[in-house]
Amino acid sequence: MLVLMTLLYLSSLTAAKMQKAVCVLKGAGETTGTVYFEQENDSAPVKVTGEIKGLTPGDHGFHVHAFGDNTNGCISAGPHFNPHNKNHAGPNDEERHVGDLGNVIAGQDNVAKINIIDKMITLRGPYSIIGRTMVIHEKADDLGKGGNEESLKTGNAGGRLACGVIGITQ
Ligand SMILES: [Cu+2]
Ligand SMILES: [Zn+2]
Repeated sequence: MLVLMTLLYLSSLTAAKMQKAVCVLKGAGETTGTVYFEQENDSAPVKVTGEIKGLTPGDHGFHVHAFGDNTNGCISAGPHFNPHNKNHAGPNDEERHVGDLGNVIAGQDNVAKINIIDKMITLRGPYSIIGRTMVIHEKADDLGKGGNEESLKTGNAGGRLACGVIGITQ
């Protein structure tokens, strides 16, 4: 009985390891945003929520880039986070960059509300996105379907409007 109770207690401890992160996006222009990340346990998908303001209405590419380096602005964040050496694609494709979160959609009020559940990004372990950079782009991400070489690297999403390093929060 004691053994069983100990096991139940230990499993509840591992199950309750909620991990949270936050990212404040800023750039050279008026685009700003705050993005929150939550992961219930080691194998759970990551819930991404938040809001980005100052966008033209429509789709804007939204990715995790490799480096948490903003020394020369958003360009220092490097390419899309791609630890498994895949082509660029959309969030629902099996083969994609880990950082490929697709597009967020801004309304006529120039605000994009973010509500994404993603199974590939993680807030834990060697492929964690913590310490890397979230970037919001000028244009729509074609999700690797653009029919040119750039589409398989960046989705032709254009310039980097704003970005921020993803950090641990409570
Ligand atoms: Cu990007
Ligand atoms: Zn990509």
